[in-house]
Amino acid sequence: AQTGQPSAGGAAAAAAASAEAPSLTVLYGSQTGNAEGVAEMLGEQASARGIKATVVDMADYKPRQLKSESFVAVLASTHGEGDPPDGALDFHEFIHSRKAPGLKGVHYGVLALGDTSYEHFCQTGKDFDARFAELGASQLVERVDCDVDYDDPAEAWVTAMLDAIEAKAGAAVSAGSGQTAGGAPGKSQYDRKNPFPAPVLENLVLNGRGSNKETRHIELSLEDSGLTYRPGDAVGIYPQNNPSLVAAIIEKLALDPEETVSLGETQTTLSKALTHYREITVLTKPLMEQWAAYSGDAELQKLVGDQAGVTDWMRGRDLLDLIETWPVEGLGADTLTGMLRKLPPRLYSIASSQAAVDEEVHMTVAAVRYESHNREREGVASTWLSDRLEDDATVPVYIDPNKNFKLPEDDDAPVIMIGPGTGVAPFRAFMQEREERGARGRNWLFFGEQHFHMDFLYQSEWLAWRRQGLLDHLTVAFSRDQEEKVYVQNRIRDYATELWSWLQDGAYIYVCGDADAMAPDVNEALIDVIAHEGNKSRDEATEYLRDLAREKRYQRDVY
Ligand code: 2AM
Repeated sequence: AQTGQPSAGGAAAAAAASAEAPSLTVLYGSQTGNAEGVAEMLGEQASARGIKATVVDMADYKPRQLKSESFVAVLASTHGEGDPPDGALDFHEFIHSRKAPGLKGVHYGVLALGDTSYEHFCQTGKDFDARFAELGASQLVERVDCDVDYDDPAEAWVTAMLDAIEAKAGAAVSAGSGQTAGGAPGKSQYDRKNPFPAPVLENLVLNGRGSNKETRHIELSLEDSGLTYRPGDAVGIYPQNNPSLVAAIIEKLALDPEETVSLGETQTTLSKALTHYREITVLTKPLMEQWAAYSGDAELQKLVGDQAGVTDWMRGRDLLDLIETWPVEGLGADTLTGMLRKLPPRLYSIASSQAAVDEEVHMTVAAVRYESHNREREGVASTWLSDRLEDDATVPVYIDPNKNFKLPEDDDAPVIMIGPGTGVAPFRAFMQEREERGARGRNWLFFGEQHFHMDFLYQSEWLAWRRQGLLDHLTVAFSRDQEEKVYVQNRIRDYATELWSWLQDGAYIYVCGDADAMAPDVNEALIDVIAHEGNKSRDEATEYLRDLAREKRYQRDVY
């Protein structure tokens, strides 16, 4: 494990700190809450050891304070093309600017969260690590870069950090307060590591006949789980791989599906291991490296040495492609499962409010099917839920809270919701919540899909809310009902004057859905509206929108 050892040096700071309990500032930059969760765990364990810990979101931290810190833990996730989470953008930019203070005397450690199937794996964490060192801070423990299955390496890093701080701070650390784990009262026993088997209550296709889409409304029971959530949170589910892909892989490798394999402490059959516990539909750099080493193939070894080339090859391909392109002989079942990463859970934005549905959780799931490299492919979780759930099946679930996508506390604040496709899910939760709360603030939904007749997801619910007056505006963009494409961003521009007036009234803007094309296009449209209606330059309008984000009046949940 990359736990590292406390570094030498920094004696002055250590001596100064040894007079009293050391204080640790835990800074996190989190998009979906994973980095935040580890930050909180670090904070709790630090307190239990008598270290004074403050856990702060980078979004709320004054970066000039950095130079007076003694111990800093930095936890950050990476998104898209190596980008920081939205809330960490300002901090990231500041620390890389010429305004950044010297950090001599500061001791720090970095935990990076990321995904090895992306080219810029853990880039944000790497940035922070390099920049802290450049500014003169001294590294307490080696940086740890976590893949999607981050629990164990993150825990090891937390322990290493605390050991290093104790070692540096000398005898000042008092004995632990004897605090035991167990969580707050009323907290569920179920979480990411121990999901709840939720019975399926409803599983309906929302699209009409003839649609290109297959979008489902799925209701799960949380009865007796103790799990609770708020509108804007996500539900995490553990899916199963397609058994026919599993069978094809096993056959190509001439292995026995019933052979026993060991996955950590669990013993299971190879077939079950590949169906339930290992990722087979996405390739990662570490897997490619191991395959290159095992096969000894010169061409593959060359490809793996080329960072951009190998990411390009991996895109749209899976384990079966790898096996077919670079066949190996005599690969054992345990060696195979040892090379693969754990099947990661999938997150879905919750489409219900507990104020309305009590011990249920609703999801809006689009079946992902596409062709690439001459083979039909499919999304693991969405097709498992659509095609392969048996009657009286249960779905292993946990709640993934998202504090970056929350209704305004002020029930009178106007809300603008932009959610094409399945991006509409959390807005159904928002409307249910506002209805139950009797919130009087105005609500405006922008929805987009291909066809009015087949794809107007939850149409009757929106229309009822509009009739009732809860929804003030329902603005739709059906892209394929006319010659020219119409998208939500076109409609945003059409309504520029009214949108601007809502913003003047303190409206909150929410965007949910596609991150690659839709969210950047909507962002551009909002900048146009602000520039045009507010008489601002592009730069001023961009800054205006960034200010809205800082005030939490522009929140995004995009994927
Ligand atoms: P299309 O499929 O006709 O291109 C939900 O998927 C809706 O989002 C569809 O109507 C889809 O239109 C549309 N869509 C596709 N690309 C988009 C983009 N860049 N911005 C906004 N909506 C988009």
